[in-house]
Amino acid sequence: MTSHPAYHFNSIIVREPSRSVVNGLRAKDRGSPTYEDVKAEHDAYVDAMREAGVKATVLPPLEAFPDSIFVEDPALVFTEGAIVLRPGAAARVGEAGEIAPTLRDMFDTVHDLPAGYADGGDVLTTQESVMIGLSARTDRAGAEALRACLDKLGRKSEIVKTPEGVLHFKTDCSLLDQETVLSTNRLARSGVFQNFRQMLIPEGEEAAANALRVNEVVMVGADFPRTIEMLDKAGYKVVTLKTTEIRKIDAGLSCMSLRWFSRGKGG
Ligand code: CIR
Repeated sequence: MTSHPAYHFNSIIVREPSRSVVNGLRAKDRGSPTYEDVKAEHDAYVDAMREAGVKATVLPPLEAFPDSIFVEDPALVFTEGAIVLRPGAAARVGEAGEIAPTLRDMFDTVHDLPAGYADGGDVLTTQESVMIGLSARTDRAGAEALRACLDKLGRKSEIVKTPEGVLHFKTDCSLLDQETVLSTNRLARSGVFQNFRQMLIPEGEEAAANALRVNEVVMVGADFPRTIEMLDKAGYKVVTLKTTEIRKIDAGLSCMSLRWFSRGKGG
């Protein structure tokens, strides 16, 4: 297993938003984001990432794929290698083939999910294991196939459940440190985080659960004052980022990057 903390990263891949991002998938219509506003949120995110100490590889926009800014979903990356996934939304399946060449270029070991469907948004990498949440995007066949790929990378994994009606497992949780997760009440109630210290999201700020620990900082959506205060009081170094526009298309902070600790090509 890894010797460094699971939130220790020196490399990320991001993709510039396309103008078509205004047509991104959403479960409920809360109005479309504008391209300019998404671009501004994305730029601030990449700046914050660099500030946190990672080298960013920035891929060009893909007009044919409105949701392709959310690079977390078509792949998974680790120090040991990468996995090209099969996104569970029909409009997003092709994103896997678009990101695969970059992964083959940057990693010595790349596995392809052989069956089923799985989105990276359903995967929480913790110190001890990789948690795979079943959801409307990640089916049992995909989760089992993913476990086999993770096995080949030497990563322990477990299959868990995403709460009903929640897009992705990580929509509702994030890793704060080696022992602690930030979780919504509805997800914590399912008992998946029994082995962790849990910090629960204040009622009404559920979308804040998709925070992102990167090295010394925890990135949190700027619209969630009570969560920010809670984390701040607990001693975390909080960096706030605007996520108002990307939330209109059901996205949060983790979705916009693939993160790993690189020891040079192939880990
Ligand atoms: C989708 O529905 O696929 C996009 N509109 C949002 C994806 C968010 N990704 C993530 O949470 N990992």
